[in-house]
Amino acid sequence: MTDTLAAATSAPRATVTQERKIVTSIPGPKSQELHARRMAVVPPGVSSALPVYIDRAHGAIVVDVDGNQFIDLGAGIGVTTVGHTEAGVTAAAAGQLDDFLHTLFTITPYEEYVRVAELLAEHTPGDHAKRTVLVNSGAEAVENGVKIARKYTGRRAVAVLDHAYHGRTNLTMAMNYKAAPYATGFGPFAGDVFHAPSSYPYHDGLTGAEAAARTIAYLEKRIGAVDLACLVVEPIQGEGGFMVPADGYLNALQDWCTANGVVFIADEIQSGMARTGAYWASEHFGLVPDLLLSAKGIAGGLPLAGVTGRAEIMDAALPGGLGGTFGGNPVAAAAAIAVFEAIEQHDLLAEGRRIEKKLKTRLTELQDRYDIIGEVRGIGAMVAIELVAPGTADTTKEPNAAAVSALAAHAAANGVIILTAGTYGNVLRFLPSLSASDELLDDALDVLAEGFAAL
Ligand code: PLZ
Repeated sequence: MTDTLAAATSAPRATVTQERKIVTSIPGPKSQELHARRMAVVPPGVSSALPVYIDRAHGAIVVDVDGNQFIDLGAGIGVTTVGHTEAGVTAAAAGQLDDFLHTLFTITPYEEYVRVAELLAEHTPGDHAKRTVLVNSGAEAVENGVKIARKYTGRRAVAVLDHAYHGRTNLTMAMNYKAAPYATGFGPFAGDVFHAPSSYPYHDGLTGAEAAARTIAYLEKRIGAVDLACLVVEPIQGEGGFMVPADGYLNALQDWCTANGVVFIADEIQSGMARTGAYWASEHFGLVPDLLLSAKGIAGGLPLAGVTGRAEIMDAALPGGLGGTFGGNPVAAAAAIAVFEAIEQHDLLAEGRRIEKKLKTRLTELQDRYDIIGEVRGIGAMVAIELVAPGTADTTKEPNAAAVSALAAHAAANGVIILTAGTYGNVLRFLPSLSASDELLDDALDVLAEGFAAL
């Protein structure tokens, strides 16, 4: 590397000021040039919500190749929870790069993997003995959770909830609620996956007990507890639109699972790792999952995922039954250790609560002004608004995906990345990094307010 190049490439993070700045049209000329190159070599099946090409990022700001600075309210779908290029995370990863990059834990192991397993055991609900297997992605964690539950119970069936999202592998495609775009044309799919009704208070108006009775009736009649290996639930559904289930709903499901020998699996891939003002969303409901799935935020931006669970369940898999070449990669594991340290050092659970207050205050003000905001919901830095057709917020709650697209486009053009969600595409979700200051959030919400005014 030449000295000039070294200087240029080592400068970037220091130059990322925590402010929004738009200097070209969006996408800018350099992004457009890259996009043309990409379209020649990357298939359209891999699409991008906002084709601005990123040059560098820090904290809650991403900078594109044209020099535009965006307030990132998506954090790469809830991954850079501790902030982009968090200093402790990048230092830990860089340090590990100098030591070794790979050996394969199932050949010659290393401490970083063990330490992550210890930290997950310590920071997940319940004080029972726990074990963790590390893998590469959320979907792979779901796959392993199901494998382990089946081996432990000797049962075949897997139950999931309506509006769930669990991944893009063959098994997890069968577990998602939404066919398009995730599964359309990609079958045949794994069998023995059953979709039970969920709790979606804004739409079903049911209490937790009523919704749980409906779910349990389905599990008992349609599957039968004796054949059911596991129930997989997102404590707060992510892609589905940040639905917070009615009080007592998840507890009733967990109790039913325990009484019937069904493994209760919490998919905390999007809701976990300090996203909601607690380490895990399960804690808000007083749940102690048998298996807890983590991914996304656990390594601050590097690929890592885990299945953490009761020792007796996890130990059901025979030696050699679990693994994978890159699972628990040492660089990703070193980064994950630093993520746990960052959460403790910077009291990031409190930051999640601060962000919830800021987002809900501003979004509720908007709801008072605009009747197309049907509901403001979520916990911690996992907040969403559901948009409905004018005049239907208290009646039919007709999905308004057009308004969601228009608002996300307005935000993007003005330097704010806001993600969409929802089975009907009518949810705007906010999952900023915990480093996003109130000033930055206010600035982003001002942009959103202008978008509502322009609708
Ligand atoms: N479970 C609850 O949110 C990933 C999907 C991004 P992977 N959600 C973002 C996309 O469009 O592919 C997710 C999740 C929950 C499982 C997964 C899957 O995690 O790391 O994407 O495999």
